[in-house]
Amino acid sequence: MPDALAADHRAAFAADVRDGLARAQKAIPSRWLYDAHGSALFEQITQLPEYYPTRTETAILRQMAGTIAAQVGRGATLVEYGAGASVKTRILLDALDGLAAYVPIDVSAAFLHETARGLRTDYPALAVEPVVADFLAPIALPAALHGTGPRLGFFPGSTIGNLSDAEIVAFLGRARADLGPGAQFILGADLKKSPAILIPAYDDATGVTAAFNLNLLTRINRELAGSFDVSAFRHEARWNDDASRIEMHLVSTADQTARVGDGLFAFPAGETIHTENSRKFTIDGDLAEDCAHAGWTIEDRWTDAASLFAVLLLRAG
Ligand code: AVI
Repeated sequence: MPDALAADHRAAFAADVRDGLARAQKAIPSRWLYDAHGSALFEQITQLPEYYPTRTETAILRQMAGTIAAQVGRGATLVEYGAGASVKTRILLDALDGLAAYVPIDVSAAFLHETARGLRTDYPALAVEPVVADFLAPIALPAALHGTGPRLGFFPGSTIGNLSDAEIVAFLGRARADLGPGAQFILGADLKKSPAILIPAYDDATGVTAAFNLNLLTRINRELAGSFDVSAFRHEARWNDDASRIEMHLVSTADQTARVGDGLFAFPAGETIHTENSRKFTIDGDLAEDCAHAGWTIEDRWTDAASLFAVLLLRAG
């Protein structure tokens, strides 16, 4: 990351932590979970037996790739929002007919360029046009998108579940404007289910998710001159039925204080820092509503046999 950008990033992190720890319910936005170590831990989470979303979505995509390709048509431009070139991306790259271009969008320039290099080797005929950007902010998309072929957005992993309704509508609305009328969009969405399945998925037996959550405090200590005693906090995954979401919290296990830069914050025993929401959707409820508000209709949908996860095909009106 260039120095000026890194300084901006750190200032935004510091502001989010300072503001978040001053609230009645302490909270830090989940995007700060993903430093290099956090991203590696998340990769490990996706392989855990308890964490069903990744393997379930991948299986749906594998099974439906031919159908999706037929519904999209020849010569599409595929735009992926967030970290690209996963196994899931390659399923689409292999299935889509005469793909015109692949446009992965990610904040990490190093990651994107490595991804692009790998894809250009494996798909020599494919135009790979990476865009370094935060997909939650307005994005300048490359000229490839102004061609005549179909435009297809891709946002897998139920990352949409980590956003608020307002963020979902803003994100999908911008994607609708960028991709244009008639565009399609493949959206992965995790579905509402029993807490008996959800809680272990977010609090696994080997403690990888706990390490992922606690790493946020280690990151604050390192990047923001924090003084957290990480061993005096524990990970908790809670099901919030009213909001239909799993919440991750860091629970203080003792009466303690911690410094972050110049600020001093108190953490009575039992108090928590709320670090992530992971919404679980009912397709025809809140999700269809958010899509409609952003100018998309649900054209098709596919789920696994146990209805754990859904892949939606949206169409821009
Ligand atoms: C990235 N996101 C979709 C994951 C989720 O399931 O909400 C993040 C995660 N947090 C804990 N485990 C996985």
